[in-house]
Amino acid sequence: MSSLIATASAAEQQQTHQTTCCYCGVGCGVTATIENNAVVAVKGRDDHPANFGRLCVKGSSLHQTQHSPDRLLKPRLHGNDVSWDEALDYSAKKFNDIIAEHGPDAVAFYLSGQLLTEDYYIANKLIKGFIGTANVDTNSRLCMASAVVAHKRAFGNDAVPGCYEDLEKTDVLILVGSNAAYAHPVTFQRIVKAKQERPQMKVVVLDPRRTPTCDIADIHIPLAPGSDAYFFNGLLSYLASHNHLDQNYIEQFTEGFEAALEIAQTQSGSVQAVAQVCDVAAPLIEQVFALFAKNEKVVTVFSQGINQSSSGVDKGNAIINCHLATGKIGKEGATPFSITGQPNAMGGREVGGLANQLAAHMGFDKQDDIDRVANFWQATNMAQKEGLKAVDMFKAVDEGKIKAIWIMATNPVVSMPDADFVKRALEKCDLVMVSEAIADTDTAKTADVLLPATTWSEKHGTVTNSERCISLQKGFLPPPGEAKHDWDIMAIFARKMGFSEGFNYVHQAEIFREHAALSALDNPRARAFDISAMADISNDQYDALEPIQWPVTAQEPKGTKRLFSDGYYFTPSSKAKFIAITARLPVQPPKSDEVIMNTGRIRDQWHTMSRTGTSANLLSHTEEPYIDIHPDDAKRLALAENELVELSNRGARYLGRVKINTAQRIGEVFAPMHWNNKYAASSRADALVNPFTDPICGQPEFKHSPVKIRPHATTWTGFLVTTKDLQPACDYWAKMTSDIGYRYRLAGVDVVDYSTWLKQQYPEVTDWQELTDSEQQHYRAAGYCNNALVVVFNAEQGKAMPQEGRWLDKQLGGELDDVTRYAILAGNEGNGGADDGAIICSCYQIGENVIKEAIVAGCHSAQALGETLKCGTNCGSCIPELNALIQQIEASV
Ligand SMILES: Nc1nc2c(c(=O)[nH]1)N[C@H]1C(S)=C(S)[C@@H](COP(=O)(O)OP(=O)(O)OC[C@H]3O[C@@H](n4cnc5c(=O)[nH]c(N)nc54)[C@H](O)[C@@H]3O)O[C@H]1N2
Ligand SMILES: Nc1nc2c(c(=O)[nH]1)N[C@H]1C(S)=C(S)[C@@H](COP(=O)(O)OP(=O)(O)OC[C@H]3O[C@@H](n4cnc5c(=O)[nH]c(N)nc54)[C@H](O)[C@@H]3O)O[C@H]1N2
Ligand code: SF4
Ligand SMILES: [Mo]
Repeated sequence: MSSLIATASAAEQQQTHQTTCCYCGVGCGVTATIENNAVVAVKGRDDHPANFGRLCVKGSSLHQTQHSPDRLLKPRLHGNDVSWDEALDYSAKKFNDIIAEHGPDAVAFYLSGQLLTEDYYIANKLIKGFIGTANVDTNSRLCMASAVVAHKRAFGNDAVPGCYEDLEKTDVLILVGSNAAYAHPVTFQRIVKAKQERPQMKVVVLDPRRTPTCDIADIHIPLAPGSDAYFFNGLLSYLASHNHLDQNYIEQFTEGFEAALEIAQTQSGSVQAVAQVCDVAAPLIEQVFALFAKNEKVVTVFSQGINQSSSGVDKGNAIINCHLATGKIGKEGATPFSITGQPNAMGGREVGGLANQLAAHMGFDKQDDIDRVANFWQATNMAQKEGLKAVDMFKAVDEGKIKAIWIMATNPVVSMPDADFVKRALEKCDLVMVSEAIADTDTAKTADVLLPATTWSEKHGTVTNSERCISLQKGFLPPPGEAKHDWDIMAIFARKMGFSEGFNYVHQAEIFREHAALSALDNPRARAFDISAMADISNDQYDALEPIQWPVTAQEPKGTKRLFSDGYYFTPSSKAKFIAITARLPVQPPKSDEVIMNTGRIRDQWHTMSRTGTSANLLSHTEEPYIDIHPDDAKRLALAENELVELSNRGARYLGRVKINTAQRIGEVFAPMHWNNKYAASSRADALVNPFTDPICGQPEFKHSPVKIRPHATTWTGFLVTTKDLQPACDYWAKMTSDIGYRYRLAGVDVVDYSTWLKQQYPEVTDWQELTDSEQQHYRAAGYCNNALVVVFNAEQGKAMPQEGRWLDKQLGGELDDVTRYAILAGNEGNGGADDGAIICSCYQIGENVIKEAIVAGCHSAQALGETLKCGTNCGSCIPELNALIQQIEASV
């Protein structure tokens, strides 16, 4: 009886809420269960149009990353906890003083596609309308800027024509510079399912690497880095010379075709010419051209392999040109599709979060737009010209032209190109304000004023995903500590700066209504972004907002799936524009002693790891920074699998483990973008990335940096298993999160006395047990505080990692008996020490070795592995890797 009552009251305490995932631009709907003020479970929302019940591994782990020990809970000024008033009084006065002396262009905001639309709207209103400068840019500059301008040039407005359903309904899906299997996993799973149901649907992947996305590809084009515009120019001239143009569409709905075709023919007039510059066999290219030409339903998805380039805008337009020339746009299963990265990259674009935009798809190129926005805001000091784009903004900080910068929801010391330069610029800036959820990010360490922000599950507002779908990210937990919502922090700051009117909101819905009303102003058919039908939404309706795709107007009150179906575009002539593209390769070709460093994402980490790094589950898939390198290059450079390698450029270096991988092209390596100084000593890939940008949109060339490469001069190798979060004093370390503490892998280049070294890292420990040989070839020690195990250290001379059992992780913090103490020191991990290998299935924590055994024992498909081990049966993100392991083992027998 009593247990029944207990169950009932537990159920009563449980509540579920409908919200949206805060990671990628797929924008999945999530049902979150809370109990005792904590999220205890999440599942995919069955009725959300982005995911229909699915979640990927990051989404499924949302509840695990909720309780980060590193949360920032109080405002800090110069490192000391202070009240909100102290922090914001100081900052507002400093802003006003700097503006009074040097003018408004001496201050800047640097924002993020992870802010909610309401946050973004306020930031933009404050700085452009009241402070009086457009020095407001965002990490979307690193991400979507190329696509934004390509859209504007072709369609007159920054609008994605298609929707996710098109990816399922198409007959030919071309993924260009997109590793959707890792970066947009739920969309990828939808494609996998569509292809299973209609095997005749063709999938083509254009990527210099053979990525896990190629798992479902009928054709992979491993093109030379940066050669995509030659490919699509080649396609345009092929379409013309093979009579596959839609002349009616071209004449009725477009302009500029002849000029675009002429350049395309001059540069890429034959398949042979394309094959040569793309470094891919001509018949393979011709197959793809023929698929595009002969099918009505073609979707071309493009992502960072296109955008992150010194000619990214042109590449985007080269793709769009081919769709316009064949009328493959605005129809079911036929569209170019720029897929967005961050949960609210699109929302940021709607409110004009970039330095060269105004709110609601208006711009600085028309005085009418500037005046319309100024009047609507009753702006007291409206910016009249574009501001500085991200790379130039940090240059201006370095030069002292910008003297105060407010960074929100982004970590530029890790994610900007030439990241060491960015760090130095911030360190010498007069006022660096950072709004963060996490206390000790690399950027937070440069802050004079550090402001605690609420984050997912606490903050409340809207986000827009890749298919223009606006969803509510719901706030259902109270802010931890003294954290505040980003929009609220800015509104208080604005009032403290003296802007008493214009920032007196009490509910997010008021901001949203204002944003919707602005989108309606003088609009019908003037601007694509129009959510006029939502301008009167009540607070209650807003709090229960169901996903809806913009435009949302009186004519389309339930939203709009596809744009441009009627051939109307938002240009002065209402026709779409072809852009004549002169294809270009990346700015800097590699020298003979360099390789090209390509960078991007891994499956289970999100950007700079500030949230996903804290989950042992998520970090166990790929634990350390690494590089992928082709076997021929590894042989030429005498690099062995798992050995540490050093990449260098711009006086900086990246250390990572060698992964020999035939998926790489020769002369090119891939490094993940994620690692930072919280998780590794010297593995910030962006410190090596050149700050070359696209001259039109300012997006950096993240995918192509020539770097030097050599083996790391390791003299000793070791690991620490410890309760302490530290930065070990040695040349290389990488930190892994375990359930109780941390595991570090270490490598040194100096000869050290291990015992002395260890005790320097742990001055607080007095109870040591040590074991070594006279030559100090091997050394092993365990340290205890009050009988509890705080550290185990194991080191050996040379490059080989000492045997490390997972058993040790579980002993941390415990009071241990003599037998266990002895076992630790002797390295005898006996019970439970078996190594499952790297975790492939993060959901069920199934390791590579276990999977390999099952394959050898007779599981010959991902499905069979799932039935035996469960791997791949939850989110499905590991299925490409399961298939790769099956192939690998079957090839070796
Ligand atoms: N797991 C995970 N998912 C994420 C994120 C994350 O951090 N982690 N971040 C999100 C964000 S913000 C974004 S923007 C998206 C990015 O999503 P994607 O763009 O899919 O991811 P990337 O790994 O940056 O790059 C995609 C591919 O471009 C290829 N590439 C490099 N150079 C070229 C080239 O010259 N031509 C072509 N055709 N391809 C090239 C790379 O080899 C890489 O495989 O992911 C989102 N999803
Ligand atoms: N080499 C290389 N570099 C790249 C890329 C690449 O492919 N290669 N990709 C680029 C791209 S596409 C992107 S989008 C960027 C991403 O790079 P960043 O934006 O720097 O990455 P994040 O780690 O997502 O940073 C977001 C920060 O916001 C904090 N945060 C979370 N929620 C909130 C909140 O509600 N409020 C506030 N104030 N803070 C919050 C998080 O703790 C985190 O530290 O990286 C770019 N850099
Ligand atoms: S696919 Fe993206 S939005 Fe969906 S659960 Fe995964 S990370 Fe979240
Ligand atoms: Mo991004």
